[in-house]
Amino acid sequence: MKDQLQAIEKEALEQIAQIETLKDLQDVQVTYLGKKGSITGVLRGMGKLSPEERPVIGEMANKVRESIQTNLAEKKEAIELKELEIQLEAEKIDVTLPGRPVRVGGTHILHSIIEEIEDHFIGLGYEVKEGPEVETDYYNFEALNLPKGHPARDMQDSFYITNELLLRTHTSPVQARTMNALDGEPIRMICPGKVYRRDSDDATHSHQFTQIEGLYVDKNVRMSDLKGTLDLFAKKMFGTDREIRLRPSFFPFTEPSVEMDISCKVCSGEGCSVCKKTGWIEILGAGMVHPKVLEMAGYDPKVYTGFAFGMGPDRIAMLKYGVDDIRRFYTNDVRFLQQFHEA
Ligand code: 2NL
Repeated sequence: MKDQLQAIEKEALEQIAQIETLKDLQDVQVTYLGKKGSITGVLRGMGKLSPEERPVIGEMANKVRESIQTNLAEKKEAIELKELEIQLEAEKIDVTLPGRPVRVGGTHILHSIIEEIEDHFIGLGYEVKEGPEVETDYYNFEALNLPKGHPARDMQDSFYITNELLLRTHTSPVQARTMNALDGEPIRMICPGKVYRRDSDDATHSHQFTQIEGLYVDKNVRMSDLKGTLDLFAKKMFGTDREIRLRPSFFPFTEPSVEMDISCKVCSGEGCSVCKKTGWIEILGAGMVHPKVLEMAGYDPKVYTGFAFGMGPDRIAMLKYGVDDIRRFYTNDVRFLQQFHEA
């Protein structure tokens, strides 16, 4: 029996040495140590041994079993380590590979212009207000002294939704609404946003564009306040060396009304193609708020006066950056939009 055990151990260790997979390891374990395995077989046969031999053979059988177990355990560990190495090798990533660039968006140029204008007027104590793009006939026209029969009210010039509702043609209704809600208190506000006109799109016309308007109502607001405020704005926006010029104009909601030009930056007044040889470039319209507009909004025009102005960020961006076609702001070709962002 001793020889038998030694032969089993020798054979088992040789087999274990050749094992390469966990499956084979399992099979060898069953062959030698399982319920029907060789060692178990030897232990079963011990009943036939004499009482002297029994402990000797028993001890030896245990040693052989332990030896096989230890060898199996070592082999198992070695196989698992090797399999882990294979797996790690297969899943290896090259951290030195350059990453795919993440494309980062940026602020639309019209939005940047609007924010720049907002920041300037916020600094002077103005509040930024927004309002609906679908407006009532009352706030878009009536409250702004645009009488029935005014050309802007024509079906051909505005996008009507019903007889009483339309896409706002300017941002003035936001100011009319704000005044109405205020119960006759002084007000300083600007309102940026999208506006709509029923135009055929071309290089200088878009059926949807942007506007930013400002309004200042208080006691003793005068034309000189308007001029000082807009002069400061022109210098902030276009450079401290800019001059402004006010020309008489007409708007139904202001009286008197003016149009403001800035001296041409390209030729400094000499006359060039940008200013069409006049030395001046028109950038906004303004005026003293019409007494009727104040009155309709609940302000006593004998006590309160105010000035208002309106401009187009589209036009300002075109002038500032030499953009030749207003449609570029809305077709959103990234190659165009990216030019206004830092590299
Ligand atoms: C332009 C001219 C202007 C106003 C807008 C205004 C608003 C109220 C009362 C009086 Cl609530 N006026 N807004 C005044 C003058 C001119 O816009 O050329 N915009 C692009």
